[in-house]
Amino acid sequence: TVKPFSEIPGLWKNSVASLYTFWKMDGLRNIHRIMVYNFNMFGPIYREKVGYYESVNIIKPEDAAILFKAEGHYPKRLRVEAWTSYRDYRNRKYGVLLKDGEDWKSNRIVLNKEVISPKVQGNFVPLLDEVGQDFVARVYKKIERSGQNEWTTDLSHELFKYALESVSAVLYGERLGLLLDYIDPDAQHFIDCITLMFKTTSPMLYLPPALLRRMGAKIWKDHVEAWDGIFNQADRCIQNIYRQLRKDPEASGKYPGVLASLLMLDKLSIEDIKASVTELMAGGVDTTSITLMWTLYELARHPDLQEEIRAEISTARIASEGDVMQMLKMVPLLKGAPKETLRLHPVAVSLQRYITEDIVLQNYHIPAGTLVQLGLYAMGRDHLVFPHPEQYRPSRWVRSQSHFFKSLSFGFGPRQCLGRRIAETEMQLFLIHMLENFRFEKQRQVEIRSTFELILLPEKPIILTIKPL
Ligand code: HEM
Ligand code: 2DC
Repeated sequence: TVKPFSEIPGLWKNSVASLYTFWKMDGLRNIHRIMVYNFNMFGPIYREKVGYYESVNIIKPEDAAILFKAEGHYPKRLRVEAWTSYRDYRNRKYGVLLKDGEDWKSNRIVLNKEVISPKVQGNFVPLLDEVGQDFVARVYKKIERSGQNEWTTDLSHELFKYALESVSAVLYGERLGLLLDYIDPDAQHFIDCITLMFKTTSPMLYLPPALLRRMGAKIWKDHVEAWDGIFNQADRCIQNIYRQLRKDPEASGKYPGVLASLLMLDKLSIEDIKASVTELMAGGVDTTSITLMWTLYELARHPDLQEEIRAEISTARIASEGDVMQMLKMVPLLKGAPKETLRLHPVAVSLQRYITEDIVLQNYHIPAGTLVQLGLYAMGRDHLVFPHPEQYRPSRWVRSQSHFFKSLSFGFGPRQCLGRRIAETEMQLFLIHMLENFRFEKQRQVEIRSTFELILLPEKPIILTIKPL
């Protein structure tokens, strides 16, 4: 017999106790570890009430399958109040990230065609391949300047520029030139604003932004300043393309980028296009760059694996005879690397949905309307789901074993990450070019942990040594 909702274990009846645990464990930066702790304490399902939202938390792939079957036609995730409040405050439209219901669906369908359908990947590859090559050239220059035939550095700032250059190339069909020696202060400001935006969002998951705004709190002011910076820069880029397009609509015949394609398609209002393109531009920086940083860190810690992947790339390079699209089909181990990185170091701590029908999870009845969270970080480190979870092994994603609801780093279904194809292609091409040219090493074997700033980040800088092959 199915047990009632009210019997699900957890501290939800006692918000003081959960607030105490939260505080004692420095909750804000440790949400991912608190979730692991709770699953150890309560088992594979628990209820929780932190701040003003209540949820049921799950960890098992088979429960994830049930959850996503009950997500309905308009899947809805946890609303990030800080982000919607900013847009309401500044009278800006929501893009696809923040829309819900029919409005979300109709926008998303149009965007899918231009951003995530397999047919557009071919357009992205040449652009992203060129950015990858430029990055390699930049690293050679840095190595040369060091005078030591190697370069020891925290690559994160370079990776932010790489990611912004890549996503801009795809969105606007042209290069910003961020990998040249000249530092573009506007681009750097945009990058800093994204970091600040994420950082100021996480406290507002627990304190309502409307209240903070009335109190004139610094965190709200910083958050507004961060989004203002993001929107101003995106507006400049969008205006630029818009003007070019009006001047001569059928320029050159080459792929014009996502924005121009959307404008020419004329199926969404300009305001809707601007809102979603801004979200894509902002969503495309920290996510991929941090995942690449973690991947280089793991490859530096596993020199044999690094060599194995390099050999796979080299074979594919020869066999594909210069056809990059073809080459991408011949590197399964390389493709496994970012997947494996995201298992151990996910960008999103959890996936969430409001379920639209009653379901049963772990033999408990869950009523329609409940917010259910899948603990993505906790699942990636659960030995019942991934044998020897502490080991970094991209080959787990290669063999034809079952990955039933285990590969969820980009979310699932119609509401999954819209930038997924861009992110995957961008990361694969980066790794191909970098591994073809350089070896990555690490000084000492210290474990670097994740910290939560809305997305999960390395808690301290990752220092790598890069050597030409
Ligand atoms: C949504 C992960 C890169 C834009 C999401 C979601 C996840 C995610 C987990 C929520 C999906 C769900 O609820 O099922 C990641 C990871 C990335 C990445 C792991 C890279 C390693 C990007 C990039 C862009 C982007 C590069 C933009 C170019 C978006 C947008 C949404 C989203 C717009 C909201 C989609 C919607 O609500 O319809 N991402 N993301 N992401 N992501 Fe990403
Ligand atoms: C953060 O409890 C923890 O891809 C919260 O590119 C629940 C939650 C809700 C939505 C998630 C968020 C978490 C993490 C960051 C995500 C976001 C949805 C999209 C966003 C996963 C798990 C992200 C990083 C987008 C951001 C685009 C934005 C900058 C315009």
